[in-house]
Amino acid sequence: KKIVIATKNPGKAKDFAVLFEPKGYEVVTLLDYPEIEDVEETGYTFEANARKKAETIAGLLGMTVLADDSGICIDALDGQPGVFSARFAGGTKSDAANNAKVLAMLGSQKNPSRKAHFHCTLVLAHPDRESLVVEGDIAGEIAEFPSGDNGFGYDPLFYLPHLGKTMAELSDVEKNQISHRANALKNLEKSWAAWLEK
Ligand code: ITT
Ligand code: NA
Repeated sequence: KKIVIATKNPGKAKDFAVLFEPKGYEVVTLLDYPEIEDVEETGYTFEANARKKAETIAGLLGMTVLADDSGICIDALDGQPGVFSARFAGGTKSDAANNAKVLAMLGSQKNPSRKAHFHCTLVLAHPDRESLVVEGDIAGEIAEFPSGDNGFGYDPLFYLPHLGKTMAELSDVEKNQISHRANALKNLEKSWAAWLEK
């Protein structure tokens, strides 16, 4: 069994491998298709962007494709960076620059103003079907400095008070038991068998 995921982000690709391989799937991503260009994310919602990525690539490949649009939403920043998480500090998609910008914007604010959540919208698309859309979240806080080497993106800043660790201090398996991506996949699993039979 193969699942095609319309992502070029190596951190997401790794998360999806950890999520799907125990279920007996081989994960294929756009990192395996260097000839396919990045789908431009022009939408203002996670759903619009995930839908565009999934439906564009499903049309190109003529098969079922899953896409993920995700990001971090910080209460004190009115939900920013949100859909702009990947390029928050500019055009380059630098995780270090993005994290530094978040810390600078929060300054010396203490909790509860550092509350945040990760969000993930997944869209499953097929050229002949109406797409299936699901979501998942995880709540946490923005740490005062980055910590941990696992994961990607904002994981070193995303502190989980009940675990006393940042997301980047969790193992890949631990992250993928609780993450926004894991929660979205649980919701996808509730409905995709019926969707596949359509
Ligand atoms: P693709 O569109 O190719 O999938 P992307 O990185 O551009 O890759 P998004 O537009 O969905 O994807 O941006 C998601 C950003 O949100 C990502 O670059 C990270 O900065 C952040 N993010 C999402 N999930 C995350 C996670 O599990 N841990 C840390 N940061 C995450
Ligand atoms: Na993207």
